Amino acid sequence: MSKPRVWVSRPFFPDIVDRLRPFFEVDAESEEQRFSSADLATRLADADAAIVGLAERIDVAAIRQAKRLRFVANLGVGYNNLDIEALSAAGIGASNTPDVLNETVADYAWALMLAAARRVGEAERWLRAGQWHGSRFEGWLGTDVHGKTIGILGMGRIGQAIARRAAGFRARVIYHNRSRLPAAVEQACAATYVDKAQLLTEADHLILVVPYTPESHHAIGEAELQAMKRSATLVNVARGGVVDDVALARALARGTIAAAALDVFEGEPALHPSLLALDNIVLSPHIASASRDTRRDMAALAVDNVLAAFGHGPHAGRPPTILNPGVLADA
Ligand code: 8YV
Repeated sequence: MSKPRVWVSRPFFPDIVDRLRPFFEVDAESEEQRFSSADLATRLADADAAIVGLAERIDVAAIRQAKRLRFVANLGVGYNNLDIEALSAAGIGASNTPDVLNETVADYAWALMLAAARRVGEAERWLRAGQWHGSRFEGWLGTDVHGKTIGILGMGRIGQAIARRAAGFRARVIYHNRSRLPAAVEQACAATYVDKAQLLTEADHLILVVPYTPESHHAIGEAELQAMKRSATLVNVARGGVVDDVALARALARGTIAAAALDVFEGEPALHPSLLALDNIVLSPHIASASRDTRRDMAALAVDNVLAAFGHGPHAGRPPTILNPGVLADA
């Protein structure tokens, strides 16, 4: 009997991809590329499983073409690129990569917050442009992070990892979330639940880590930015659509808030041009989870899920981070 086929949509760690080879024919892309819906349909047409990233939208149209597909492993904890309902209806399992990236994304959220608040990127650009001719005592004044109030919108596992880091900075943490965390969890990360209005008005530095859903679309827009302190910093490591980028660019240009740092953008990899024109913003190309160890762990978890879905490996029959376990129960 021929082996099932797995399509891997981007090149990653050959030693991890090799773990699939004893059980699958592997079609691994050899270079990064963006797939049109027609390309995606072609790639999925003869795949039994697929390992995809955020840029690949696995929606009703894609699924319709994918007659053999039984499992999709997403390289990311956020899975707004997958239509879970449509996948489940078609009997296709899906997984994501939770937990393995919590600490790395939390590190990066702090890196962005510190960089924006202390104007690291701006100062470096100025220095590289050869403008440093003498010291200015009142030059490059940023905002402290230590001792300030850090607001977190979305207090899942990454939000909690961000909160735990605040102790070393003697910073106060307030958070808003769809539901309040159990007291023991709040205590463990020394975080206080507040409503969204209080989060906006009290945070010196506001970090966004909510999943992207219709409810969180433009959770930060013009009105929310107006409610924030003029000295505040906004950090987005969630999804581009959580922030109205046009409203943010306007707010940064007018001094409604002091600075922002974005790792994610509406319509990425394209950026709204008004963001690029600003100085008081740190911009990075969606790399919050991009440490060597964490990207390897994410890749390994995606592979473990595919192996398990086809009855192989240590989790045979039980993909460890399946999003729609009902599909396997029905199989
Ligand atoms: C990306 C992320 O998945 O985990 C997420 O939700 O947004 C990131 O870790 C990563 O860029 C790999 O595509």
